[in-house]
Amino acid sequence: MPEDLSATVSTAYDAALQVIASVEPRVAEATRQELVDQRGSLKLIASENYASPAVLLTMGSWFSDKYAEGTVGHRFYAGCQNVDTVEALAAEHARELFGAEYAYAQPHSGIDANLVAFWSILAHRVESPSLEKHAVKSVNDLAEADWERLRRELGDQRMLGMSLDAGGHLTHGFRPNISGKMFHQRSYGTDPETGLLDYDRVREAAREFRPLILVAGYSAYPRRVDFAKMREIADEVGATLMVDMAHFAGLVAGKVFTGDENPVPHAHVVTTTTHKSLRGPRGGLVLATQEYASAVDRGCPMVLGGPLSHVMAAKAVALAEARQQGFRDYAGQVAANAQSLAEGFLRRGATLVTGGTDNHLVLLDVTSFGVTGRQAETALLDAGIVTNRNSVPADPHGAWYTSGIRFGTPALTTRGFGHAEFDRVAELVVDVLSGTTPRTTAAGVPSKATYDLADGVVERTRAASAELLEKHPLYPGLELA
Ligand code: DSN
Repeated sequence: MPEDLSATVSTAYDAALQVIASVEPRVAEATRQELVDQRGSLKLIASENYASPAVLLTMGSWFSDKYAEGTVGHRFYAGCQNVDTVEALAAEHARELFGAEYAYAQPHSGIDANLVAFWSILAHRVESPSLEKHAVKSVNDLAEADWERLRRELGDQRMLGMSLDAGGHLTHGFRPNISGKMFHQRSYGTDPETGLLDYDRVREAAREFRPLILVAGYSAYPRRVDFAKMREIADEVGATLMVDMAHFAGLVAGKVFTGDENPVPHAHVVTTTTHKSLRGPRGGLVLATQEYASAVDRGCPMVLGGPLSHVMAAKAVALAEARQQGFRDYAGQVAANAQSLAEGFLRRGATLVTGGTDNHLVLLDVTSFGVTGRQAETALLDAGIVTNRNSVPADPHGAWYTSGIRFGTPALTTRGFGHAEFDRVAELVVDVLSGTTPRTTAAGVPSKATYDLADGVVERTRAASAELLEKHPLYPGLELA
């Protein structure tokens, strides 16, 4: 936050909390407490960040009151001229920032963005030849019998994505998610020895399975991906390459991932959230080549209802921020800090999936500490370190208890943490996990959930964290009355 604005921001939030308290004081209090809690903990959740006051303030406006289904200049409601302005700005900033041919700023979340992408790809790939055959221009002109056939064709489509335990996302074809129900699904994993993506295996799976959509992208894979290779594989089998860059969009925006590591020039469709490493408001975004643009543009009403205009406005602000040099410096530091964290763990004898990182996240295998991911997550939380448990490849404890903890550097980098601080974080984490012992269940076996903490570890960690956090305040200058 620019220093000269901090007093203004403090006044804005004080006033806002006062107004909220006049209606429901408990909400005002919870809002105030959330700031206290976020300021006082080491936030290491890889998918979280701290958006700027400009982004946060943009969301609290009367744009929230406006319906704007449709697209810019083509709405189903009157009076959308200002929504048009902010949506067009968000799309323009996104196109410029990522060098994309087309950007769609309406998705409410990452899942929505992926659903828009799936349906657009289906519409584009299935509809076009069918419509041609039936000599009609739009699905609206299809006879009911043709619709039936189209539905059958849709029902036979295939998706190949990264498996959840290898670091993929549940929307990439995981069975309990709608993506796993919409498509015949198969997943590719990582090399069992190295934990790294094996492109030959992906190619083999693609040749055998012949997917309509090849999905690349991850939420817990600590390495960069060669998207040129993924495109080559997609082209070989006639698939559409869709990349979900929700986790690493900030590293793409900040030009840390360039060339073959930048998905935008290689994928047909790219989706992202805007609130993770990109540091914007909570929401989604779709980028596409011109070829897919008109299909993606039908996201509303195909998938979405009324766009969240206040969030689209905040996306425009966040994307404008991400186009500044300061954001590039930030993104570079996010990746450098992940290296520092990984090295800090390795130096202290911990085991990392893939042996390290070259993006913004680190996946610690906690098996060597004798605990499950669930025990580790809760023990760390007791000590004021906020993380989330995560499966490791072929996890013996499954997706609920897990054997891993995922760490990310975007949030604490926003607070100004650097190499020394992340090395200290690694030390604190190892100290807590070394002091965590599973309890024994009534059946005489180690519990997967309960544990005991060594005396003094919580107090020691909290004191050390407080020292780090005080040196790097969250929203410096923001003082609430
Ligand atoms: N929940 C997000 C994450 O933590 O990676 C993805 O949806």
